[in-house]
Amino acid sequence: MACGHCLGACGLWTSGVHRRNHGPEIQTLIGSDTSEVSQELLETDGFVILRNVVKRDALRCLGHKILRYFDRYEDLPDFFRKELSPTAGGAVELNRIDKLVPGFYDEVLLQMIEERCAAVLRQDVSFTFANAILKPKQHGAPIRPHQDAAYDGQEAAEQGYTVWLPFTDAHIETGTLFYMPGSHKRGPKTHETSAGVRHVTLPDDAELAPAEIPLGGISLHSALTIHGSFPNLSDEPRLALSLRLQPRT
Ligand SMILES: O=C(O)CCC(=O)C(=O)O
Repeated sequence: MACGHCLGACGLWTSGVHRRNHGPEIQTLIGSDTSEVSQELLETDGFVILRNVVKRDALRCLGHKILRYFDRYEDLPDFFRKELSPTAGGAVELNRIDKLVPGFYDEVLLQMIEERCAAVLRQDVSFTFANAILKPKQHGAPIRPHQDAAYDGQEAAEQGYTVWLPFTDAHIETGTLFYMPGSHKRGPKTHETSAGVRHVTLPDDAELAPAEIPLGGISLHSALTIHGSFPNLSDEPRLALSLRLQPRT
C-alpha cells in the first residue's frame, strides 16, 4: 500500500511505516541515551537514534555556514553538486561539504558527535567525508531506499557507519529518514540507477521505521542498512548532514 505522507509519489512505502511509528516497536525509534542500549539497538536494527548530542546554538551556527553554499549552488563546480530527485528544484546535495566549509572538522559539535559515536561503537572512529542535503519547503521529493555501502565501496560495506544530523526537528512531515530495521544483516544489495540516483527495490514484506529525531539529536546507521527519506511537506526547508564514519586505523 502506498504511503499517504509521500502522496503516492514514490509508490514504495507500505503500511509498515505507520505500524512501526505508532505500534509497539516504538522503543526502536526513540532509541536510548545509554551507550550500552544504543549499541544493542544498532546491532539488532542497524540504526539507532541518539538524543541531545549537540547544542542547538552550535547547530544553528553550522547550518548558516552550510546554507551559504546552497545559496550559490549554481556557481559551484560540478564536483560539489548533485540533484537527488528527478524533479527540478527537488532535494539537492552538496557533495563533500567538508571540503567547502573552512575548518569543517574543527567544529566542536562534530567532535562531540564523533565521541558519542565512538562510545556507542566501542571503537575509535573518525569522519571521512560529509555531504549536505537540502529539501526545499513543501517539496514532495523522497530519497529512494539505498545502502550507503553502494556509494562508498567494499571497505565501507564491511566497517562503515553514517551519522545523519538534521538541522530541524526530524519527523515524517519534515522529510526525516526511514530505515528498514535488520536490513544490514542481509548483506550488500544490487542497486539500480534511475535518473543518476542508485536505489534498491524493497521486498514486499519490508517494514520501514521513520527516524523521529528532536533537534540536537542524530541517527547512526551501518553502511549496509537500507534507508531513504520522506519528502519535506513542512513550511521550512530541511537541511541535514550525512557524515561517514570509519574506524581509525
Ligand atoms: O538527507 C536525506 O534526505 C537522505 C540522506 C541519505 O539517505 C544519505 O545521505 O545516504
